[in-house]
Amino acid sequence: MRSGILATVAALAASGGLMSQEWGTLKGKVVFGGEAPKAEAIKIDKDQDHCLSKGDIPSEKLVVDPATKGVRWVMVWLVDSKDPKAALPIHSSLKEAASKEVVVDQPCCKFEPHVVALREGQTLVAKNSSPIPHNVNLVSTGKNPSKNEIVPPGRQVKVDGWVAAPSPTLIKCDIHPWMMGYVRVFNHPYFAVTNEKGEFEIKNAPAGNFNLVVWQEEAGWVTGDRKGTPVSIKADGSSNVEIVLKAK
Ligand SMILES: [Cu+2]
Repeated sequence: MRSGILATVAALAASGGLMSQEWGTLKGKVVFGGEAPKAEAIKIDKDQDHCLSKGDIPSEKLVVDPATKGVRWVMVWLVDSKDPKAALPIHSSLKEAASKEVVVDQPCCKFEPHVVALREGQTLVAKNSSPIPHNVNLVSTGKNPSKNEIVPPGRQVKVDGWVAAPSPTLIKCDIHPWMMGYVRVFNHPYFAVTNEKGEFEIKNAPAGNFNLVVWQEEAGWVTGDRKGTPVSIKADGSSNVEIVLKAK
């Protein structure tokens, strides 16, 4: 009797029905629900010679591609569908972060990238590759670091000690008050920031039913609040989801 049960368990495990987690890819797009707002140029009232040397600086608070209505700089991440705080299964290739450091630069009076995703254990390198001084003012809540330092031209500041948190950290430059960005920290690798067409891709994600949390700086929680919206990830395949972001 006992050996029969063991044989059944072994057969189930071999077929992937038990004990073995399967993996898939989640692809998606965040689109603007409504007429795409026009990109507005920020009023630059300081260091104009340098800051405007490559043209106007468009606001990045809500960036919508007029052709596809895709929304850029939206953060998306997976959570357990029942308990948003539960640990997610992590694929063996993603146990470690892809890089030790994540760089945010201030090349021409704006932060690049505008939205930064970090994984616990990674170092944020805030650099200044421009010819003028900037500062890096990190405003965190909770346990994440807050720091305010001048970064002279060609220099950088390294910041460690990041932990997954419900709120983003604001990154700003007080010399140029329009310069602003966001940092979010995760304790797993299943997050992404949308590109200029509003697209994102999360590879080697656990197959099954999860929730996708969607956050944008102007809209806040885009759908399903901080618990997210249900997504189904197919094993050994690619699943697609479209999220509609409505103007507030
Ligand atoms: Cu600045």
